[in-house]
Amino acid sequence: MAKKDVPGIGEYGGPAGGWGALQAVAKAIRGEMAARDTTILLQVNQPQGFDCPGCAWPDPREGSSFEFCENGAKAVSWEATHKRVTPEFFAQHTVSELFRRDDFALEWEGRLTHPMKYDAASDRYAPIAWEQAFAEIGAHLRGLPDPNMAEFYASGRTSNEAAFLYQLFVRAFGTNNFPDCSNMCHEATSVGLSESIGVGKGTVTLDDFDHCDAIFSFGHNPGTNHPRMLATLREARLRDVPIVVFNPLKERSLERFKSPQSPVEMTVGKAVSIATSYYQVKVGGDTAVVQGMMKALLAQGAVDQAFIRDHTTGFEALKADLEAMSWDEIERGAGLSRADIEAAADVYANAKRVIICYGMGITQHRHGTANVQQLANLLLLGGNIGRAGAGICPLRGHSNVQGDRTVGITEIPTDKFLDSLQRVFGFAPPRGKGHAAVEALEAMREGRSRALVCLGGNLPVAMPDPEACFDAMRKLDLSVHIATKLNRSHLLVGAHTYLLPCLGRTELDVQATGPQAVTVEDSMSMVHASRGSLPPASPDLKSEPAIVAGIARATLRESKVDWEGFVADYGRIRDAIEAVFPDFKDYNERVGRPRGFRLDVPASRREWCTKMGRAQFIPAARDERPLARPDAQGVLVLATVRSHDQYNTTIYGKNDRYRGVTGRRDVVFVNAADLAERGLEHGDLVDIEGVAAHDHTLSPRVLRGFVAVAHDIARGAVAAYYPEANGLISLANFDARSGTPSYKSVPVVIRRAAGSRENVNP
Ligand SMILES: Nc1nc2c(c(=O)[nH]1)N[C@H]1C(S)=C(S)[C@@H](COP(=O)(O)OP(=O)(O)OC[C@H]3O[C@@H](n4cnc5c(=O)[nH]c(N)nc54)[C@H](O)[C@@H]3O)O[C@H]1N2
Ligand SMILES: Nc1nc2c(c(=O)[nH]1)N[C@H]1C(S)=C(S)[C@@H](COP(=O)(O)OP(=O)(O)OC[C@H]3O[C@@H](n4cnc5c(=O)[nH]c(N)nc54)[C@H](O)[C@@H]3O)O[C@H]1N2
Ligand SMILES: [Mo]
Repeated sequence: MAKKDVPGIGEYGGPAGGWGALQAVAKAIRGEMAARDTTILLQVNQPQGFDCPGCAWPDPREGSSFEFCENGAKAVSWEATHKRVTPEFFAQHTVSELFRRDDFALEWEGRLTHPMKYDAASDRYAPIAWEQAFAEIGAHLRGLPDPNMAEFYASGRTSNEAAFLYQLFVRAFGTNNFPDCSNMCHEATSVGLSESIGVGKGTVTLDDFDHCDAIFSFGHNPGTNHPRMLATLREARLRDVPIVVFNPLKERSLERFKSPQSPVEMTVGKAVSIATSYYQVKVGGDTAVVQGMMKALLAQGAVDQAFIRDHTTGFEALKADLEAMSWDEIERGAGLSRADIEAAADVYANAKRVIICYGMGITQHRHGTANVQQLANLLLLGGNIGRAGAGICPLRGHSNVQGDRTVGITEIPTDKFLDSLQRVFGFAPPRGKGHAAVEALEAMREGRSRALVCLGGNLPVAMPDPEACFDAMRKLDLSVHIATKLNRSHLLVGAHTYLLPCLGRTELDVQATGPQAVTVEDSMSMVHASRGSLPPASPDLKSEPAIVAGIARATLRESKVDWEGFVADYGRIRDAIEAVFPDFKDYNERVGRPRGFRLDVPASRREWCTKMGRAQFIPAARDERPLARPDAQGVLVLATVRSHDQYNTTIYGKNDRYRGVTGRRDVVFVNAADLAERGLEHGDLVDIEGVAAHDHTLSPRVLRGFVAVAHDIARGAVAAYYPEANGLISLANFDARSGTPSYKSVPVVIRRAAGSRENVNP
């Protein structure tokens, strides 16, 4: 049956990549970078250039002179834009008026140029001198009755140098309250893999992809979020490596890809098919899938006995647990048939070296940690960790989110690290557990925390339940935002609010000893330098390390740390990082090499830093098995996802090319059979109502007037864009083990929009 016409909704017939990708690059540059030096795009991810602020996929090993992708180009041109948000702009608009705009409209105005302070009388931001801002912020922080009443957020674009100074300042100030974007992202990986294999990071390098003979992909959308990964998957397919995909949505980039870097493919060649099997698992069904695969492997005896004996613990318990599970239970939990799950297990059994890649489709669930640990179990069964061509590959989010963690942005620091910090800097850091993101927002809501400093990001907009988070922001005595562009967080003003504009990755950073480089760590633990080259967006910008040091100086008046010396020469910050973390041995020397160096990942060489000194099989607890929901009330499970034209809360445009959406974001993707069951049709206007997670009683969360789009998505699953759909998510809906919000398992009901006509195109 032909679908009816709905404005802005169509089908995308082509492969991922191809000419569409090149056209989008050209458009991004034209729109944002008029009269600016566009040759900077040639410096992206090059040894003497800067790290792409897009994703954390590693740089290529040897010289490609063209190492950016469509979405990297959008990220770069968005930062390198010619547009400016000046003090005159703020004089013309009240904060209340600006708050009514969406994040797209706000960031579109361009780069912040001058430090600003909120003035309640005029409801406007007004300019303030840097030193004055630092002094006032320092006085407010010193005035708090307890340092634990302040929260220090970090988003993952921050360099190692800025992040290290930030944690040094905050710990010297006296708290471990470090909510960060990891808490919303790969926390389930940090917690889950640490228990399973003794390190909360991936174990593979790019070289492993050259040697693997099967790849399993769970819950990530590389065509949009890690486009350079498609080059790696394509190479694997050209070697005939099977790629088995589990994803409730058919994502085009996982089906087929045309490499914009291959002249033949672009002109006469065919696209390369990516998935050799594509299983539309139900949302939240991955634990069941992997349990089924493991059950099948055990039945076949297809496990690596020697590895299990020499390297692991917990095998018998896992085996007993899987034997006790029925296939009926597994099929219902996964939304897939036993035959499909066994076929996937056969691909695993027939491969000598297996890599598993995964993203937010695994971590952002009520049982995100259990999901991650089932993937680790599956790899351990076949001895697929710690040898060439095999391992686990979490796709990190922000370009330096992994590095920020490595250099100390964490609310649960180890004693070893704190001892080391104490030895190097001679103060006693706080030992108590600090707040992660959900806890920080709760503390702010309840008035237990009175101050918030944000090193980048858009915290209350990225979190679930915007109403609760916005309210928490407005109650603060002090909020400080270090940012490149204006977003709604900055407009949720408290009693004293400061907006401090900083340099971005693309810009030249000159300090007292000359131009500086910063360093970042990618998804594969490679650390390398990044040097911007564009003139700063305004002469009044400061670098992130300089701003952090400025606040630190003004807050900690007795501090013996040479903050100014650190800012004058970032090499000294790296020396301090090396002194605190021995893994950074010869940091300055090694990071000077063209592609940097790899940090040690003990599990990659089969050293297991777990309590038992062995890798651990960890079965999912009974209540961590998402059994089929009783569907009596017609409850569907909503996954919130990114469109092709966005970077988290930064919206570049309203198209989602590969999913066929143009010019709008008010859509919900639904399986046609689920629509029909509700008496709905493609194109109908619907209301989406959140359902409380436990008892399925209706809560007041509702999104009105979204367009229902019949889409190739698993039965029982629906998808909508983040952050628009965040209002449907309760702050109480998170993974108890890691605190990660369940952005991808939101129970909802969908019904015809109240008072709507039949559809948007009557
Ligand atoms: N251009 C661009 N690049 C980005 C970002 C961006 O916003 N834009 N964000 C960055 C950040 S911070 C991050 S964390 C990463 C995010 O990168 P991804 O992890 O790719 O992020 P999502 O768009 O959230 O999509 C996750 C995928 O999971 C699938 N999924 C949903 N629920 C389930 C499930 O239950 N099981 C399975 N198997 N799959 C499921 C969805 O269909 C979707 O394909 O990308 C980073 N890179
Ligand atoms: N519903 C739902 N919610 C989600 C997710 C989801 O999948 N679904 N994903 C979650 C995930 S994985 C993440 S990581 C979070 C993201 O949460 P955040 O990291 O807090 O959010 P971003 O949107 O990446 O932050 C964008 C802002 O960062 C600032 N910025 C950009 N570049 C720089 C820079 O170089 N320096 C500084 N100081 N500031 C800069 C700009 O002001 C910009 O407005 O969102 C989470 N929220
Ligand atoms: Mo993320």
